[in-house]
Amino acid sequence: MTEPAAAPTPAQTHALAPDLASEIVDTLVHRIGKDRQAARPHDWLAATIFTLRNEIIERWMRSTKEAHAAGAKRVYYLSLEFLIGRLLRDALSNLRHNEEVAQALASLGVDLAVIEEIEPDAALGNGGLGRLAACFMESLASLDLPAYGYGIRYVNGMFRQRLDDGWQVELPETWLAHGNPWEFERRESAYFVGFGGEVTTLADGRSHWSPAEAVEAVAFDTPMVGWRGKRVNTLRLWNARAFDPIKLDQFNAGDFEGALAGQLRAETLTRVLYPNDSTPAGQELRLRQEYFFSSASIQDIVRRHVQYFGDIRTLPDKAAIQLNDTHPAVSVAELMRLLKDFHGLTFDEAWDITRKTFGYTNHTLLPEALESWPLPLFERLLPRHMQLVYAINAKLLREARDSGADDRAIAAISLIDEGGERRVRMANLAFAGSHSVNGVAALHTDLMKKTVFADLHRLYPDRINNKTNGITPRRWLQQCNPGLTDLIENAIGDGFRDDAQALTALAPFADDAGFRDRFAAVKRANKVALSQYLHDTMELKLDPDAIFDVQIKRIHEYKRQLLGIVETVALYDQIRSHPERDWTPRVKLFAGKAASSYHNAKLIIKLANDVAKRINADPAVGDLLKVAFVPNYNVSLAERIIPAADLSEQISTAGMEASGTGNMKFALNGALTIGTLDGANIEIRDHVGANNIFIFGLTAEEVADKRASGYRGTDAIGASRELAQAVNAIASGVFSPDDPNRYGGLMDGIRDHDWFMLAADFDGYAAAQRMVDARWSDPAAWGRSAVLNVANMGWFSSDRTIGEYARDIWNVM
Ligand code: Z16
Repeated sequence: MTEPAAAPTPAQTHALAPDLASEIVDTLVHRIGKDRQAARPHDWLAATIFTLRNEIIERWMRSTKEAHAAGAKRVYYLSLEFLIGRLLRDALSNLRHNEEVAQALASLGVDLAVIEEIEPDAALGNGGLGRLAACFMESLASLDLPAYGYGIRYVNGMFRQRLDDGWQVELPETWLAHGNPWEFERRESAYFVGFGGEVTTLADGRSHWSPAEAVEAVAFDTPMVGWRGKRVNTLRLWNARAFDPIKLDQFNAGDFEGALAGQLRAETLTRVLYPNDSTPAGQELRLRQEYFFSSASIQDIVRRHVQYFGDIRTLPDKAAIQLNDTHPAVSVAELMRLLKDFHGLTFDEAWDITRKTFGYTNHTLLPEALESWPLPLFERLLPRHMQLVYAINAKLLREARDSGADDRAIAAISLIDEGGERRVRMANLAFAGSHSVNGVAALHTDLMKKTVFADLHRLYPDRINNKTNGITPRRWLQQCNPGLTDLIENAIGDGFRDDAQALTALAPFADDAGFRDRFAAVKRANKVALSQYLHDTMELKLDPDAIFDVQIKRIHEYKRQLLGIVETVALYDQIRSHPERDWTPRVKLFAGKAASSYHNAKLIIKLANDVAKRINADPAVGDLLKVAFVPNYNVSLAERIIPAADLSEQISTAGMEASGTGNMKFALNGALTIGTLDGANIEIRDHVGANNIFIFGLTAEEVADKRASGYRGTDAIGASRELAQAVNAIASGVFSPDDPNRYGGLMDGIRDHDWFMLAADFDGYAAAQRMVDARWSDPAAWGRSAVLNVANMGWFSSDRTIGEYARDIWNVM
């Protein structure tokens, strides 16, 4: 009953037991301790994962042994965030076991889709940066590159978002509540991580750091299964533990709280993910997390290298460490410390090894988002690292002086920001300590050279390079959109499953009316499925024949959800004023989380909800316009919404979105993009063709010029009746009759400074939306564009991105 339909090809050979159903039941009984009658869905989920795991473990051990035997160079991806989502469907699909496991479970009366759905998301990340790390881990394994991800095992990952009367409420997410069958605790891989204390100089001249406090970092490993299971890599997440969990003497003396305080303090370190996206946390606990994570990871990498290769001096030949943003930048000082204080290298030797080993990826130019730490805090927590930062800085500034830098340039290059309260600049430390510094889209990299890193770039002109982001087409096409995947396979064969760039073979089908009809039918089925889900979960009634117009991402002023809402209000106004016109029915979907301390972002969520409430209840628009804010956006929700989207909103202020990656997911699933010339949108336009994307708005250069020219939003509002009407309606409380002043401040922000150029871009945006309507009214034209999007998005596979990192930065390909 569990025989696969067709004989497996060699690439699909597997170690699943011939009688899979009985193996799952056996696992249920002997590992979970329940029989078939007592088992609840969570028990079946765990039993299924444990059963599948057996094969994964074998492939994992083989991968590790092969890399060891070959003496291979390893890639280490250091990231404070891994936004993984669910793992069961990913593993099943990459191992090509979907059908067999579904059949085995069905024979036991269990629906695979139902148990897949209760697996919690591993949400150890905020947004794009964390999801990128997860896509990269999958691509590294798929490309058969030996790699480790290093991160933190947050007990509480990204918060769960609830809406109370349209206001965001943050609730703790307890993804580990039912245990985590994917992780393996490695008690033998544990490290001492110190904080505070003092530094003394030993008789031989070496420095000795005696920390005042210490915690233990314990590794938890999760297997990362590559496409077709060729390789399984390790994601190693650190958990903090006290060395002396209970001070027994204290406990016995009756001081129970005091006895447990150390344990509590240690565990607090890895308790919670800072829920900030593109804004630094700035708290002492965050710096402690960063150092804890960096120290454990660097100690682990150095230990493995010395154990395998004997000589610490060959580290750069055998290890490439990539810093995902500046969050792990203190690793530069930590490696210097280990090389000098423990391996006895000179400063110059250690610095040479360090720079050859590290690469740094920058993800934002927003000046307020660049991490820096008050010098007194840094020095108190990490006194030895402070000394090393000074020593590195002395060397760096000497090189700058020698190359002719003036005082202004020296001040910009320095690792210490001397303007006001002195601070340690983590981006400068990461830049100085790396042989490669990359941006995440062509425009972003260009702006890095011209703005924040201009002076460092002049000093080291070969260091900055571009690696345009990508997404894994396994999760973001094959798994989330099986209907489209089957359609593509029937048209062009299955080569695209192994090489996404083979999707270009689909281009001729854009002119095939029969194919376009089948393509439209898949999209419609996905829209029906999403409508059903939104009906069940939030009692929404949507018309699957309307345009599904979607803006889902973290809420941030620069991403301009507010532009989308204001245009929605203007459209609402237009429909009511001109009911006789031939309006295109639209569903506007918003979703996303706001940082808990980000006032305006939370207000924007409330506004979206207020606007939805009013419009959805107005019989004057009926089904022509529906607005919804879907709560608790996460990876799993994205996997549902993206395949059902017609229109992808990528409307950030030009120059502010480093890349964007949601933009790629939508286009790969056949949505058309309405967007600005920002981040990777520019490269998406270049690939899909300017006729198959709706571009509007100021360029990054025009934004900079306008800001410099003393532009104010009122100028643009005065020139646009539609905009003026919408802004005035929102400001005067039309959508907030219970609190008419609620949005006064938000609208004043647009009128006064309009930093994000909402008013300046409004007319262009509204005009582009009417072009969208026109294209939609011609299904053949729309379908043609949609097919050409899918056909030309293969380049945005994270396999391409990782291939470039491997070749240009890590030297492993
Ligand atoms: C983040 O998600 C990003 C940047 C950043 O500084 C911090 C965080 Cl948590 C995002 C960028 O905003 C986005 O444009 C980019 O696509 C993504 O990182 C991955 O590079």
